[in-house]
Amino acid sequence: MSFVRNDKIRNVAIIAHVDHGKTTLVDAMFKQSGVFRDDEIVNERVMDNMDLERERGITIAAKNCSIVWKGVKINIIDTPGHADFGGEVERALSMADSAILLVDASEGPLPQTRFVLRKALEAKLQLMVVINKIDRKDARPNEVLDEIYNLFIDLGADEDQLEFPVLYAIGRDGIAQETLTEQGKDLHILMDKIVECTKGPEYDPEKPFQMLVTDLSYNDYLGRLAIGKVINGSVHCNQSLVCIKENDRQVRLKVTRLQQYQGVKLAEADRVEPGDIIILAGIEDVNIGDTVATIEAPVALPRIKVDEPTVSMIFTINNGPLAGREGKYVQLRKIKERLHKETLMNVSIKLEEPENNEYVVVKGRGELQMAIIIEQMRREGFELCVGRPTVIYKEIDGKTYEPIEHVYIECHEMFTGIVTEKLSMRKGRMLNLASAAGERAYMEFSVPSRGLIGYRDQFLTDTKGTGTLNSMFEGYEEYRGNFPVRFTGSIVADRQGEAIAYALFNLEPRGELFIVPGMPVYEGMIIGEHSKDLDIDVNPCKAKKLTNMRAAGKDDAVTLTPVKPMTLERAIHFINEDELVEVTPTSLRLRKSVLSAALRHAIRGKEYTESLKNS
Ligand SMILES: Nc1nc2c(ncn2[C@@H]2O[C@H](COP(=O)(O)OP(=O)(O)OP(=O)(O)O)[C@@H](O)[C@H]2O)c(=O)[nH]1
Ligand SMILES: [Mg+2]
Repeated sequence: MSFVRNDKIRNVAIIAHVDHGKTTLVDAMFKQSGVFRDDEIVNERVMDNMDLERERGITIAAKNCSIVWKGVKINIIDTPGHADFGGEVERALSMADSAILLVDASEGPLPQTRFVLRKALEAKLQLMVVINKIDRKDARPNEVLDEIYNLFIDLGADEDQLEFPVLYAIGRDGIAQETLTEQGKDLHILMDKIVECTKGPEYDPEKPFQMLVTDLSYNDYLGRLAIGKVINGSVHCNQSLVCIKENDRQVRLKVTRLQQYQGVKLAEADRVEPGDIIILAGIEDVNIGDTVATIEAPVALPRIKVDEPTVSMIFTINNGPLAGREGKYVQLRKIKERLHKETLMNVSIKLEEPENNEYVVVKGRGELQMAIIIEQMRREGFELCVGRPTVIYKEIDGKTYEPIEHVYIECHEMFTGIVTEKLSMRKGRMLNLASAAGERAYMEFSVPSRGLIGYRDQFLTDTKGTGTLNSMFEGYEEYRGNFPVRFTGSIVADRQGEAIAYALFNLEPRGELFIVPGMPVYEGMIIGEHSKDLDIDVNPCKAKKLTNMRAAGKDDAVTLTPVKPMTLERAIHFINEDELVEVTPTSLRLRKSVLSAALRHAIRGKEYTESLKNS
């Protein structure tokens, strides 16, 4: 078996920690390679084309595009840098032959840099390093380069892999240069290096067509589209092929349309070359990981493997008294259908459906990933309730194991005390403490993943917004013992009605309120955070007695403390195990799972007697 390289193509993935500038760099490469017409008006970060990506300024899904440089077609795969979307990086790397590791010249390699580099080294990709944002005032490119070498060595890179080319860049200005002393003026050197230093895709010329499906899309005219790399051979329109699914099940198909990436758009192709990334239409029953091959030689390629999910969340119907008023889809069947659709596109999401048919368990990589799915669903018109994210435990030899994260923290020295205290309460262990430049401290901890759920908001408050916290999933360790997930209780409405300013004013001393006058409330709805560690049932609809009008010293128009708007992430982090977030296209409400106060008291009474019996 002798492999041949297709020198007319390069498949490059851009990988980095979150916000190190991947998508901005891809933009600049587009502009300089003539993807856009001179007079074309283009958005910033065109590859972040999903609504949520634009709003949040982060990449959520890995996406393909291409440029042509000096006669060579460069397929670029932009990947997300946030740890929750790590599954996307793993999926993207299966299309790439090489990767550009982008590192911020000031921040240096961060946890997700380590994760993506490890995946790229494991996949035996050829690597190039770009130290980006050298325009930053606090840039320290030389030190950062040392740190990158150390990271490569730490991850067991061999000698060949250590000989990576290095470029320095200001992605935002579209500049790259080979040394720090020269002054770059464009990105030509970067594109030259990709063409010269990375190799084209390898294929076996003896073998017939084989394509690994790594992404799916949909087109109203063409139906389902399978996207992936042609590993061997070639294909043309109207050809009959088979799709090999899990367990070697084969489905016949006929290619109705072939396309390839041209800039950010798709272009027709009559015939495609080995090594190229293509979009194939003509098959409905196709999943990520399937192989499309010829009928004569239907050989499956290894399926894409991604790390296991670590977080799970319950998705259920909205069965509160306000259900069905704001959304189009409310039934569990609809919710399940939608989630199944999600698993087709999103390789790191798994579903579990208990037989009682009351809820679905969604498993994924983190709370942000979950929040994005929920946000997408509410925009599509769904109403649903979701529970608190919980980590996924494992039973090994009769012992419980839990996911543990390595946490990297940098903050002002004066906050080390509070950070250490809060993390110890969550069973975190300090691994390292060092002082960094400018009265800053650098700390590393090993913390159970469940302790980090909701901690990030707390951390920002504790460090007055000055700290940075990064974490990386480290592996499973023996369960470290219980700790409370929240140290406060909930203020719960005891009846249905409309919140009244006077009542809310009187409730303010009890804690922080989440609602404003005029909002609908119902029995069991959480309207605030109680400052004590227990729930209280209150009446937020209580009006001032008219007979007291003259006697009362205060004016009717009370001034309420402004309410911090409830965001989906904040809601998910806030709720306890016996609470739910009610999500509709227009509202977010928090509630007890059991709405009736009487029933909740009965349950608590029973639990109390049980605990007495057991003690
Ligand atoms: N100073 C400076 N800022 C930059 C540069 N390149 C990008 N940025 C800024 O860095 C931020 C993040 O840029 P993105 O391109 O979205 O980063 P990303 O790596 O794609 O982020 P994710 O996809 O979410 O991981 C934006 O605010 C950019 O304006 C640069 O060369 N210098
Ligand atoms: Mg991005």
